[in-house]
Amino acid sequence: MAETTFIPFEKVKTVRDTPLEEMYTSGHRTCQGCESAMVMRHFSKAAGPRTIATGSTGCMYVANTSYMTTPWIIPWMHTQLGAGGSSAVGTSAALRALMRKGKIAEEKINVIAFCGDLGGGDMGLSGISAALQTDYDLLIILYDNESAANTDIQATGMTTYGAQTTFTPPGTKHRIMQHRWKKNVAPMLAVGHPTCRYVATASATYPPLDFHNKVRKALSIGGPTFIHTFDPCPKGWDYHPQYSREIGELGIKSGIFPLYEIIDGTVSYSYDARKRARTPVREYLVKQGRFAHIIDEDIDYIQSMVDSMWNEWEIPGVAPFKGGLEPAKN
Ligand SMILES: Cc1ncc(C[n+]2csc(CCOP(=O)(O)OP(=O)(O)O)c2C)c(N)n1
Ligand code: SF4
Ligand SMILES: [Mg+2]
Repeated sequence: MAETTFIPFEKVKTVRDTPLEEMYTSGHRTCQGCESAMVMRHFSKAAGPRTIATGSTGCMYVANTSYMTTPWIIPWMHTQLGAGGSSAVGTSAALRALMRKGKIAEEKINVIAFCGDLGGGDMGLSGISAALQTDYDLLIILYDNESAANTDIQATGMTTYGAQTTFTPPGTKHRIMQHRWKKNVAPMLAVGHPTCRYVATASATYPPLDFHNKVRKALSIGGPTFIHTFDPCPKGWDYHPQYSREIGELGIKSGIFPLYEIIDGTVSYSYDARKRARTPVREYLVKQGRFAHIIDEDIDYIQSMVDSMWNEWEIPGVAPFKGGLEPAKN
């Protein structure tokens, strides 16, 4: 077997235990404070040098490859907006075929595809579903900045209720133009794909090392796996770049973005917003210009939806059914 610098995927306990090598470094043009860029940095650091990444169209393609510069140290390939899933399957299948034919050395090479909330959560959902039904080792990371950020902040299926986007500008007649509640993609994929043994949600920077270790766990469990990250975006969410980590932390502590892992069908909470006092969702909302138009009544409504998610759902934050099985009425 060829000698590699492949790292074993034990849990990392302190920052000092993380690899020094950066796999995503200078040479990108993402905004200051871009949490999606932190997702790129941390997944590639956690996965290490024997990794191939494919990335769907979006900020994490365009801002990372403009004008013949790139921050990627690992091999990276752009793929079409809805093709995160199929690019991961194709890459993994190609590696398997090349190894079987003896054209490249037998070794573990991580295949990680990333896609945005529009590219993965809306447009490419069927391709991800297909990928999660295979027996290939691959990890799909859906980085969710809650808009089509690259094309100037249009609403997607994953944009928070009430948020201003270029598709949902508040007006004098209609204050709230974004009426949908966020699409619950990670549990949808976990429930419907028995071949997928690992699904998680994460934030790049809070709690520290949580995302890093989730990437490592997904890669060590193997087969097709999926992680959904929650990425504050200073441009689209309209706040000063210095507050990105703080806003991510508030999103988790308020419970509006649930943090969990689903391993072989068992849910465990990385931040249990049922047991800990939830920070009022107001504190998360008022720090962002995209919610500047909402009034107390709207905040109360969003708070009631978050409370219902944690207090009434069958599996809090994950499965929105209430009250268990009812006997048939007819
Ligand atoms: C099939 C197709 N339709 C539309 C576009 C234009 N387009 C490029 S990036 C993008 C937004 C992608 O949004 P998302 O997946 O959330 O990634 P983000 O830009 O937020 O990082 C759009 C609509 C495209 N490249 N391909
Ligand atoms: S618009 Fe948002 S997602 Fe895109 S590079 Fe800027 S901060 Fe990152
Ligand atoms: Mg997006």
